[in-house]
Amino acid sequence: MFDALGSRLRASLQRLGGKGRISEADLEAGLAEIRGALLDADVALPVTTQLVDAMRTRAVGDGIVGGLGAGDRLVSVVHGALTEALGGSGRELDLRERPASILLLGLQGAGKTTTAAKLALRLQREGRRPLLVAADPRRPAAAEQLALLGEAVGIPVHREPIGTPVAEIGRRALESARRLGRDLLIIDSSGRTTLDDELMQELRDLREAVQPRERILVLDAATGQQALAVAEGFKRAADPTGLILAKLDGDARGGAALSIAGGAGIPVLFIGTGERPEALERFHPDRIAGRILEMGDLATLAEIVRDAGGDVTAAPAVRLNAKGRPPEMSFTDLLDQLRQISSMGPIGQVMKMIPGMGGAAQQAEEAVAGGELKRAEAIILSMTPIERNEPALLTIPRRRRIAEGAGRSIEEVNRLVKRLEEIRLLMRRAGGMDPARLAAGGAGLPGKHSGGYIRPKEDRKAKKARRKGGRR
Ligand SMILES: Nc1nc2c(ncn2[C@@H]2O[C@H](COP(=O)(O)OP(=O)(O)OP(=O)(O)O)[C@@H](O)[C@H]2O)c(=O)[nH]1
Ligand SMILES: [Mg+2]
Repeated sequence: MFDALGSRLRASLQRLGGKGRISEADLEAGLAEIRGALLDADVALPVTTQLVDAMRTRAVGDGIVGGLGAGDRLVSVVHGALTEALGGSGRELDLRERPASILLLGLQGAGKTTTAAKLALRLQREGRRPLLVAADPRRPAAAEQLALLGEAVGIPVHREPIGTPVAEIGRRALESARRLGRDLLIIDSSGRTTLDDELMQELRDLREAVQPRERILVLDAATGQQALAVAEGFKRAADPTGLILAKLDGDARGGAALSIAGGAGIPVLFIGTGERPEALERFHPDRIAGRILEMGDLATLAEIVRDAGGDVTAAPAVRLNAKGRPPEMSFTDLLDQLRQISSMGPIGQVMKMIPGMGGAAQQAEEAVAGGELKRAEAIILSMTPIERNEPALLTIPRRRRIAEGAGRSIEEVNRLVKRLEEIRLLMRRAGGMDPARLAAGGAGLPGKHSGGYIRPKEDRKAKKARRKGGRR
């Protein structure tokens, strides 16, 4: 979730943060980019406008315009605005009554029934004794589904015959909770494709009968631009106290969280991240804002933004040897080697004559025949010259760009980068070896430490360089 939004926000921040001094025009250009990224992530228009305005106000208040080295302050401006829009400090469920009750509401298929079971399991683990309540007066299958889920998580389910009015279901469920010594009702209401009058009335009746302190809207995270409208509709019908965003594990862009929390003021309490009853996570606005910005912590992102100097092709100085190449094997070398291999013709014949080279020859031949070398070449050609010399720079957004440029998948780019890293390691260990063989034959060639496969083990420096360059 939020992947695309995150990488675009980060790119904008890097561009902005890299300016020596940020002019008003720079700030506006950056905000326009952020606005585009938010809209593309399905954040509702009014919320986007509001968020961008909030960022502008914070940035101006922070003296970022005309200021120097604003990288880290920019990050905190965007992080702060996102956190606030997502609901500030977050909120606990109010379940002080015994029995307390939670009413789940939402459109058809949003994930209410699944979420009811997830919540029940979670709260039971926190020491409560929940009773699940099937409150769909028309669909027998609805109660059946809840009964099965309840059984799976070991929590009792209250159900009434079809046709029982919801108010009646609510009252009887309360009675049975008291009788069974259950201190929490979790009510699964019926879903409808639209919020029609009948559903509105049902929700009102349930509220009146049970007086649930928590009325939680369950929304499919993939709901795009309509998310805010859906939330506003339910606000009129049942005044939701919180939101659970289900199915955030799918390809949802996550904008619904920002739309609803920021636009309708309904805080996101949990997110559903799978079909299993355990797949429910607490929602912490600040952490999610951090996740959107793809950073482990604020300080790190600020560092990355500063380091980037705003230039996407900027690279830490690469030490070059006498040939004007980096001291270690680069993609430029690999490209040369691949081209040599490709032009060698039936190299297998030659290589087979060299003792111990039979296996590598076969692998090289297969690589040529399978078009692997051509594909690798295309990927390397999509890299900038700086990237070819310094694989540590290949961050996820860069790899994505390279993959697109070469018409290959990002996994293939990842494999090639890994291959180069392995070759580098082997060369370091073997004290120099013909990279052509390694490039063709993979990392399996024994070097000085003969006797089988050498497991590439990164040294600390290489690891640090990679993590710095490839942080997501
Ligand atoms: N991947 C994934 N699937 C989910 C999640 N939550 C629910 N689902 C699936 O979404 C589908 C619909 O979920 P339900 O819980 O039946 O939805 P509902 O709101 O009760 O539907 P109605 O009662 O018909 O209105 C089911 O197939 C669930 O397994 C989630 O967080 N992740
Ligand atoms: Mg249901």
